[in-house]
Amino acid sequence: MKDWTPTLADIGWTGARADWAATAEGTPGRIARANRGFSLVFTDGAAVLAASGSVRADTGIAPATGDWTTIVDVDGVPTLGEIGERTTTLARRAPGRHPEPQVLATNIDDVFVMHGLDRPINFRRLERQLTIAFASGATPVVLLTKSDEVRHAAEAASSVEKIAPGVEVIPFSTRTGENMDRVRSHTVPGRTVVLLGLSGIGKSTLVNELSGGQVQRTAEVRATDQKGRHTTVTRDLIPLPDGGVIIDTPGIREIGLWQAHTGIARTFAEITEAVEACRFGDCDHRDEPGCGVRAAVSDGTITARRLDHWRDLTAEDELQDTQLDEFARRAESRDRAHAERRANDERQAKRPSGKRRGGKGGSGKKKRR
Ligand SMILES: Nc1nc2c(ncn2[C@@H]2O[C@H](COP(=O)(O)OP(=O)(O)OP(=O)(O)O)[C@@H](O)[C@H]2O)c(=O)[nH]1
Ligand SMILES: [Mg+2]
Ligand SMILES: [Zn+2]
Repeated sequence: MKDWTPTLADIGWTGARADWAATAEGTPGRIARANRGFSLVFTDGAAVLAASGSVRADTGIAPATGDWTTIVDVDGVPTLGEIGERTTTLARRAPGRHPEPQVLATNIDDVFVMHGLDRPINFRRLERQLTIAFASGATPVVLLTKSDEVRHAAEAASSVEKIAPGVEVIPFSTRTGENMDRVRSHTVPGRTVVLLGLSGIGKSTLVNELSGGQVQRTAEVRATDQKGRHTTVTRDLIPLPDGGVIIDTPGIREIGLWQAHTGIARTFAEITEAVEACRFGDCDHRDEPGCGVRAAVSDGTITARRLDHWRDLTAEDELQDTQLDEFARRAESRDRAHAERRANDERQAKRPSGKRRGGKGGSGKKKRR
């Protein structure tokens, strides 16, 4: 892979991290690739494979790419110690029935939301990506790749700007170098960027371009339908030679929301603002009098398409809250039942038993169930 080993300064070390590391036990480092068994960690001038299992077991937190950590020696095996507090967390809902997060990257400053200009822009996908990007706490930047392949790059960029007010949109090409300076302005020392987007749009190609070498494998898209081949299969943190850190990810198609309430509010800022003007706090913006949202739709501030999508994402978010409440309630009643059973057993054990004197054996000896 690389022919140099980064120092802490190369992987985003800050004063706050130094303060944390001073109080934590072990050697500080940053997780470059998280695995169930062993994770790859960059420490000051070394790359270490550290056992990851016990952190998960002890804290319930699965280590993720981008985490700051310490490495401690357990019976001669380098092992993840503490996971440092995460400043930002990019997560989606893990595929499957149970509502739980899958963390894609942590401690990131920018999320590069990437779309290929070689195919029509899917605005719904873009809004969903922006939602989890905003929810992460980091700053989203939209990157439109392969601008060399089309003539309408500038037009495409302004159509995206319309639905992403306040978000920087950069059409660029690694082939011609167009706007690469704008992309590079984000990958500067002390900052971490994560790449998000479908397979085949050029994420790893950008990593290679910024690294000045071949650090990630790339592959042609299928000629028939422009689909990518899922070339990248792991989430990798890569220190760049000019400073700055980039996290490459596998292309993902399905992005379930995870606790993305603030992300929805920011992605659909014009709707969030209009809701403030509704006369009723529980307005559902259908036929209530004094509805700020419908007023904004009629004067053209909100498009019907955006409103529909906002409703869908809000419903998904609310359903998840309900599911989480339900899970918490069930866990709580399980805990309560368990505690009651124990208290009962203890009372039984303490009760002075008349029967025992009668020689028949007391309830205190009864087998616990
Ligand atoms: N024309 C053109 N092609 C590009 C550009 N950037 C990347 N490509 C091509 O797009 C294809 C896919 O690139 P990758 O970098 O492997 O895509 P990826 O997003 O990493 O894909 P996964 O790892 O599968 O998620 C390759 O054939 C690249 O050469 C560009 O700026 N212009
Ligand atoms: Mg890739
Ligand atoms: Zn309303």
